[in-house]
Amino acid sequence: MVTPTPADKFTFGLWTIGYNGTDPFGGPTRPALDVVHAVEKLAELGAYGLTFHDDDLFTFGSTDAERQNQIDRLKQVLADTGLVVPMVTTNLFSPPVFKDGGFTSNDRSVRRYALRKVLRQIDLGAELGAKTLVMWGGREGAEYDAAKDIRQALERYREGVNLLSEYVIDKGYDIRFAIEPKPNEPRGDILLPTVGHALAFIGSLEHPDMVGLNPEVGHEQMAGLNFAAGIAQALYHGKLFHIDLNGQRGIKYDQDLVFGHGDLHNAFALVDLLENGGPDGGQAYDGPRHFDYKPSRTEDETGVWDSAAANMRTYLLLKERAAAFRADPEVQEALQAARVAELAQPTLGVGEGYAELLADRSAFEDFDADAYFGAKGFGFVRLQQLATEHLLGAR
Ligand code: 3MF
Ligand code: MG
Ligand code: MG
Ligand code: MG
Repeated sequence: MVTPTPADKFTFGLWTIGYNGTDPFGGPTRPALDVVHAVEKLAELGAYGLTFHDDDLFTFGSTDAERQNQIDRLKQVLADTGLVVPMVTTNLFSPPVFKDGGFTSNDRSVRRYALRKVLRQIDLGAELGAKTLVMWGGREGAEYDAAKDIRQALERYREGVNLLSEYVIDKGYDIRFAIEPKPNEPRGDILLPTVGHALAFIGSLEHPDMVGLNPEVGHEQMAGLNFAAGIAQALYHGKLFHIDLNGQRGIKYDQDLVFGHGDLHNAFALVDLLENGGPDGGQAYDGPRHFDYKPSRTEDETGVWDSAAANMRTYLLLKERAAAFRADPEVQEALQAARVAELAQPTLGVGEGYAELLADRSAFEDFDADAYFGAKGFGFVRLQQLATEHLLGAR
């Protein structure tokens, strides 16, 4: 069961396995990876698909012929291996032109150029059968408060996303947009910093149904937030369009560790939610399980592929552990004792409103709130220990 197959829908960004080790303090520690070799290796490891930024496939500033050549090479290796491209995204953060952002640069001509770059990538995505276009606005932000009018920046962001939505509608493409929140890095502060901010922004759009989220484990954790809880809320609003899985150890720079190599308890809760959190106890999310991690710069090419495999293996191990957790009669009993299912019961009875609630003496006048002192514990710690023991393979 811990051998990945395409049915598991594991996908990788070309920029993840292709990361050459460059960081703010040092240059590459590995040679560049060719896309054909990357797809062949991913197929060998049991992955389902590849995702990419335009500039991952053909370097920024490529001629049309160079661009087409890379697209053709990608198409050929996809055909040879059976891998698919379920998502594409646009690089609006590396080239110097985007130093103050793409959709929200103070420079209007940069904003127009950024929109054109995304439109071009949408066309390519549609051609390759991608269903999702991710928008990570890494440079959409500021370091200095006086430098950016946040309300106008949000208005320009909105204008941009509305335009892209209209384009997809008019072209008849089967594509939806997924916004990827991140609190900071590379900008001091990034617009739409968390899942919650992005959800509120989506509500302001002209085509909110076409726009959802691509939350990343490490990004929410960089803001000190509970990722599994954020995913639960995204699912609740019907906005989990895509997901970036990786590992992060606390509030610091964006680590992009292998999935599970950060907060393992939360990774367990996440896999349990994705796999068992549907209304019928089945899958709550059936899209790609996309890894956005970086093979550490300490690794050679063997380490790159070991780490790629590690992401998938950890996910499958957690899936197995979560299934064992759910199937354990003692866990079921502890869930019962913790009254977890009782939360699904509406607080008001059928046909009840505030008048009936006010008339119900048992709800207040005769209710014994004092009985909760020193008694009626919920047993949540016992439940967490059972989860821990399943996670450790001790049960
Ligand atoms: C940066 C990221 C991005 C996004 C990508 C869109 C370079 O922290 O997470 O990766 O995931 O741009 O998919
Ligand atoms: Mg990231
Ligand atoms: Mg990250
Ligand atoms: Mg990401």
